[in-house]
Amino acid sequence: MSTGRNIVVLTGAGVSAESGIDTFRAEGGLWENHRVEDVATPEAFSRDPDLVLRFYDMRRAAIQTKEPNAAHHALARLEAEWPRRVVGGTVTLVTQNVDDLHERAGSFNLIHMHGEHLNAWCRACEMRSVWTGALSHRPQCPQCGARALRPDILWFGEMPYRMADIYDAMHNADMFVSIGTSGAVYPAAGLVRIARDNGVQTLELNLDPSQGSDLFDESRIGPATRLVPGWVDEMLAGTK
Ligand code: BV8
Repeated sequence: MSTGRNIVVLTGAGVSAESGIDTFRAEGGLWENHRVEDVATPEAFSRDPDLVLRFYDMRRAAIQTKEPNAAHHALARLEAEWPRRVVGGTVTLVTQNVDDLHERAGSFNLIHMHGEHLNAWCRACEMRSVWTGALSHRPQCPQCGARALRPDILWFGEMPYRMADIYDAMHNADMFVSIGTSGAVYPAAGLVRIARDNGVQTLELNLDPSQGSDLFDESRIGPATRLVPGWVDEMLAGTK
């Protein structure tokens, strides 16, 4: 039976894994071939911008060949259906992912806290522009013309986007669901503690137990394309 009116969902790389997008910390994952310190910090970018730009060029191109999977579509269905079934009900999707599969599946109330592959960020004028091509050849910023574009992706030590909105959603939440994340990176991994402190129902849907599994009221183990549609059906059935 659905208990909450406001649901906050946090997703990580595991929700896109079955779409063929590598996760970070699994066998053969993104970090296996690159040390985090070499590609996902401002210092790495200053030290070797070509390496970092090529790393993100490769991933930006790869995601454009992938499609949303049943988990992405189920979350979009929940966002559309929930307010029709539960007066005043909301679904807020906070993602650590930088791909655009949630959008392409139809999710709208979406916060990309770690940025987006398909945006470029100009270090000269600060403008962020939609960007689907490469950055390693140093193209000009569409606004100011400077050859100062970087991936619009949060590196370690950088402030995640829209934290005020995220904390606001968490403080109004009646249910918090974490999907496809190892719970290795903060502040995302700390959101479950906010939910617990507020006495909010918490659920984890993950292929393996995460670093924070013990913090959840319930933790279901399995692939997102099976667990997420099943959970959404359960939530909507509970609103009849
Ligand atoms: C911040 C770049 C301050 C983007 C990423 C010292 C100095 C500075 C900061 C720190 C420090 N010590 C600690 C910190 C904080 C730091 C941090 O957490 N470090 C960790 C390593 C300890 N965090 C930061 O620096 C953040 N900024 O703290 O600013 C602040 C603090 C509070 C409030 C405001 C400001 C910045 C974090 C952003 C870092 N950027 N990457 C990129 O290249 O994409 S992090 C990287 O890990 C990705 O962004 C990713 O989103 C994130 C989390 O990874 P997951 O998504 O969980 O992926 P992972 O592979 O780990 O796990 C996949 C999971 O899926 C697994 O559990 C697996 O079982 C499951 N799975 C797999 N297949 C499936 C599945 N589940 C279901 N179905 C399947 N089929």
